[in-house]
Amino acid sequence: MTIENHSDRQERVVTTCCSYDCGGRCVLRVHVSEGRINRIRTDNRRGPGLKACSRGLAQKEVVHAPDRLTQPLKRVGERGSGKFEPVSWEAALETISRELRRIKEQYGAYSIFLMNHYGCESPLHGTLNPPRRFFSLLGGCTTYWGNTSLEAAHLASLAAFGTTFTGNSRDNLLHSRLIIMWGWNPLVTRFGPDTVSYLTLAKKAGAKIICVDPRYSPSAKALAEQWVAIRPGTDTALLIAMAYVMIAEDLYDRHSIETYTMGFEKFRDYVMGKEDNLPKTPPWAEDITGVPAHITIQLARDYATLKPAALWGSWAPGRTAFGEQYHRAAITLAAMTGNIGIKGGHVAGGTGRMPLGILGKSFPVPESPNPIVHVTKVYDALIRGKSGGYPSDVKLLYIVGCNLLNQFLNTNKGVKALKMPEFIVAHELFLTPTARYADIILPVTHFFESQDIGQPWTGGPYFIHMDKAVEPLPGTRSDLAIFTELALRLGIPDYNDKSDGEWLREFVDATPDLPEYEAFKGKGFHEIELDQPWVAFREQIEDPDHHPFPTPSGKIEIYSQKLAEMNNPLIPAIPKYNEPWEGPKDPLAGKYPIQLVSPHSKARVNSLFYNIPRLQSLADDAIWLNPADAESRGINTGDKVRVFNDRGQLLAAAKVTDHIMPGVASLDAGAWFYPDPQGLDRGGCVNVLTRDEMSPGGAFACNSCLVQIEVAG
Ligand SMILES: Nc1nc2c(c(=O)[nH]1)N[C@H]1C(S)=C(S)[C@@H](COP(=O)(O)OP(=O)(O)OC[C@H]3O[C@@H](n4cnc5c(=O)[nH]c(N)nc54)[C@H](O)[C@@H]3O)O[C@H]1N2
Ligand SMILES: Nc1nc2c(c(=O)[nH]1)N[C@H]1C(S)=C(S)[C@@H](COP(=O)(O)OP(=O)(O)OC[C@H]3O[C@@H](n4cnc5c(=O)[nH]c(N)nc54)[C@H](O)[C@@H]3O)O[C@H]1N2
Ligand SMILES: [Mo]
Repeated sequence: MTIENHSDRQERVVTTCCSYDCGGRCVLRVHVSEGRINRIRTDNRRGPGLKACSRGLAQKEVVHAPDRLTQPLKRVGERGSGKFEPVSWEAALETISRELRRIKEQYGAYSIFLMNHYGCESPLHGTLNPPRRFFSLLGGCTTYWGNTSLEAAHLASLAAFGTTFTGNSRDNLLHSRLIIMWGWNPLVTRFGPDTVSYLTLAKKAGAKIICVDPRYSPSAKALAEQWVAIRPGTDTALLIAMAYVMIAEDLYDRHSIETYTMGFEKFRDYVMGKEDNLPKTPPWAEDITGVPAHITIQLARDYATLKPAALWGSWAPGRTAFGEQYHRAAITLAAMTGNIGIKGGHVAGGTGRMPLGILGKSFPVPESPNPIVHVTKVYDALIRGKSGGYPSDVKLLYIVGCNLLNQFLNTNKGVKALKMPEFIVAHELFLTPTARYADIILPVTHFFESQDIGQPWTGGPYFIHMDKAVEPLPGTRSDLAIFTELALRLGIPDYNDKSDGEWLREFVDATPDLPEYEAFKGKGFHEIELDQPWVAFREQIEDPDHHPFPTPSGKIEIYSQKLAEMNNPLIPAIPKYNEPWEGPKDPLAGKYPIQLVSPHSKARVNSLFYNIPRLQSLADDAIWLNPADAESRGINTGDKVRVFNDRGQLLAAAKVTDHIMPGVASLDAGAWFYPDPQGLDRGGCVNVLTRDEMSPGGAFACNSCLVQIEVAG
């Protein structure tokens, strides 16, 4: 912390970072005087660095937002009506303790469902470990499994490599001759504060950049020299046809395949049609993907010959009906082109996580054999309970850092589901569409209001110390403080036996990459010195005799023994293309012919900031559609359109643009759900349209969604 004298008042400059579920994790220099934020600056060093985006720099508007919740609220109208009255903290905590005790005694611990999510990811005051520790110590609860972001990549990384640490540091891009941004839009989604800087430098240095996406995304526009438009959910077919070209033209790296992989022959037999008499040729893929055969051939040749090449397969194409196959196929191509474990390469289809910038210890969560429900099935579980095959009948729903009604699939089903439990608690900053269904809402602090540690999102190589910038807004408490208080009331004495400073010191002491706590705090952030770019699997590739991959075979498993043992034809042991439901060939396309994708918004973090005018003014909440689709429907830019299917309907403004391919529409996720009495969502929450279904491997399949669009009557 430094003190600067500004004319008549003293201004402090506090270093912290955002702690939301954002692809960045960037240095914020918060200028504060008299308990208020004056302005926010960021890392001002030259070069890539840890620079924040417009969302981070607008946190003053969030902290001081007039609609911040500052009193516990008790519901007085129907669930969803938004009618609440303020109650004291004492009364609110007393009611919650009483209900927790009553429901646990009456129906058992598993009738409590904990729905805590990524609202705030700091280790101490965040929304992940503190609630989990509380419910573990209370005797367990039902909770969820499945990562909304990257479950498919997770499965693929484990199957192929035996680990989810598959990421490279961004400076690798400076060594890439070819970069394929596959369903990746880092100009918006960030994936680290320095990623776009490195992409820009790579482009200047002459790297060829190609974008594979149904949209000509902002990143494609700014960075790519070629846009390959692909139908959502069909990426696996394109990747497999690229493999066909590499095999047919003998372009693949035999040394890489023979030395480091296992099961290539089986994959080759499938690709070439030996297995099923169907060669997976570029024309075969064209029919599925919409990508012209000659482009597939060119892509395959580019990827096989321009080495090193980084095929960066992001997660959105994995959030589809058979998303894990896309990641598995991309990894296979990375192995076929010899781009794994080398500087400037990339594993193509993994999680992208790095083991740098991860604390050695976090707020501890004792083991608890909790029953779990997949994240796409939470509503179904609330509605159907045990009779629907779920582990429990949920009587109490406890929500922390999650706008589930808005962000989970099939919002209208969510409306029914949130009427089911006897009691709902939500910890929130704002009165979100989900919080409107709670019986008690507890107002929480913003991460500027406590001290914590920022761990970079997909992992480093750095850490940020989050100093407290301002005191908690009167009336608010941190999630940790709330659970500490509830634990005392419920007779759990050792829930939190340390001060914040003691916990943070313990986390830092357990982290060899960090200096001593006071030094770290004094510096504000700590970058891990790397003498060369961090490359996942460098050792395995450079010295395979002494460094096997952590898989059963010690090799990159193109054929996965573990997946074979699952004996599920929908999760085959080699990557295969399956016709996606709610894809272009689903019979449902007769009725709902448009494939809808829902990317993340540049103005929000998921649904956060929809209520912050400065940020909302930067949002693009129009639905993109191609001129061909617009013309046949009589739609012009600016028209209000109704987007609908059997699950729901919403209103949005149309944007007619050739930045999206025919047959596909795009509406950013995260606008808030505001249904009118007829059930038409005037807020434009895309999840009123999405299907609450997962891929066989557990992916959150939001990008497999068919709709129809018409001018609003
Ligand atoms: N500004 C901002 N940044 C964020 C977030 C945010 O809300 N706002 N959220 C963060 C979070 S939680 C996550 S998980 C990540 C998400 O990161 P991603 O999953 O990479 O992001 P998306 O924006 O969903 O999609 C990226 C691109 O994929 C394209 N796409 C969609 N479906 C398909 C498909 O089937 N095939 C292909 N080839 N492309 C497809 C979209 O058009 C879009 O341009 O972003 C993080 N970063
Ligand atoms: N259609 C579609 N749906 C999607 C996606 C998509 O691409 N398309 N993406 C999916 C993805 S990748 C994700 S990660 C999920 C995100 O799903 P959620 O995690 O539910 O999304 P958020 O909107 O970030 O909601 C977090 C909530 O936490 C609150 N919050 C912030 N800080 C704190 C805090 O310190 N304490 C507490 N108690 N609350 C806090 C915020 O106000 C916000 O309401 O959405 C998924 N939904
Ligand atoms: Mo996410």
